[in-house]
Amino acid sequence: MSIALITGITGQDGTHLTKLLLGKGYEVHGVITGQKNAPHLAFQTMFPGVTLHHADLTDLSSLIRVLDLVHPNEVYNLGAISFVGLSFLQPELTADVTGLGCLRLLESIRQLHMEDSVKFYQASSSEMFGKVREVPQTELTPFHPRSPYGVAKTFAHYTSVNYREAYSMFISTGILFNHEGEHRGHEFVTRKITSNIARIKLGKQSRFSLGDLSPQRDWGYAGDYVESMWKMLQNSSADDFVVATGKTHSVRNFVEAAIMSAELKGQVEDYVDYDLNMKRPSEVELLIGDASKAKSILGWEPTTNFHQLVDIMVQNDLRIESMKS
Ligand code: F7E
Repeated sequence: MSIALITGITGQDGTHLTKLLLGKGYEVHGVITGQKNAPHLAFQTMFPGVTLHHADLTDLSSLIRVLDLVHPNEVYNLGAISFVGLSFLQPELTADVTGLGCLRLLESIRQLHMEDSVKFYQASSSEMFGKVREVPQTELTPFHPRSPYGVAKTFAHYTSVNYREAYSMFISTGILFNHEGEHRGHEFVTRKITSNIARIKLGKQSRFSLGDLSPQRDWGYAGDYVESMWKMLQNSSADDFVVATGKTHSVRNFVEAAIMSAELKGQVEDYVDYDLNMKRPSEVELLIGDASKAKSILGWEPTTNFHQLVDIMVQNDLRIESMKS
C-alpha cells in the first residue's frame, strides 16, 4: 500500500487530495500545526482513517521526526501561508513557512537518506508570474512575483528544482493557477462572493464589500487540480507543470456569474460596495495559464468550467446558509 504524507492537509487542497488518495487505497498521513483546534477536529471527523501528526514547516526537527515515523512514498507539500493579502502583513512569517518550509522538508528527506524512496510534490503557484511577461503563461515564462507570498513561492519553486538537479530527487512542481470550490476559505474572493450572494438571496443581508473588481484570474475547480498533483507523482520522470483552464475572468465577472447562479436580479453595483482596505500594495492584474504540457504528458485536463465552478460554490453556500438561523 502506498503511503502519502501531506502538509497543509486540513486546507482546501489537502481535503480534496485526501479524498482522492483514500479512494485510491493510500494510507494517508497529515501534518497539523499548533494545538488541536476546531478545523483539525472537523477534518478528523470527515476522514477518521487519516493519521494526523503534530509538526511545523518552521521546525526542522519536527519534520524529521514525522518523516522518520511515517516513511512515506509520496510527500505533498501543500502547507503555506496561502492568503496573498496576509502575506503583505506578515512577510517574514510567509517567507519562513511558505519559502523556507519547503527547503526544511527537502533537507529532512535528505538527512534521513530518503532521497531515493520519496517522491515529492511542491505546490508552486501562478502568483510567481505576478506582473506577467507573456500571455498565456507557460512553464518557461519568467517569474515576476508581486507579493511576499509570490516571492516565497518562487524561492520554494527554485529550491525544488535545485534539489531535483543537485541530488537527483523525484521532485515535481505544479504551478497551479487559482483553484476554488466548496472547501475554499472565506478570506479568498470567490468564497467571499458566493457566501455573501447566498446570504443576499436568502434575505439575510442586502450588500457586501469587495476591493478591486478588475483583476483577472484563471479560475478552476480544486477537485480537478488535485488530480494533477497525483498524476505528477505517477509520471515516469519529475518535472514542472502549469495547471490551469486557459480561460480568464475578472472579479467582476465572478460576481456577475454568482448573481446569475443565485437567480438574483440586478447588476454588480446593486449588491457590492468598494472597500479600499482590500486594495493590495502591488496587484497581479492578469493570469491565464497554458496547461498543454500537463495535457500531453500527464493526460490531465480540467473537467469543470467557470460557470459550473461558480454554480458549485453558490449552491453549496445556499445550502449552508439556509441551515444557519
Ligand atoms: O484574490 C481581488 C484580489 O485572494 C483574487 C491563492 O490561492 O491564488 C490565490 O491568490 C483577486 C485579487 O486570490 C477582494 O486583489 C478584490 O486580485 O481570492 P484571492 P489570489 O490573491 O489570486 C493563487 C494562485 C495562490 O497561490 C494563492 O495561494 O481578487 N479582490 N476584492 C479581493 N480578494 C480578496 N481576497 N478579497 C476581496 O474582498
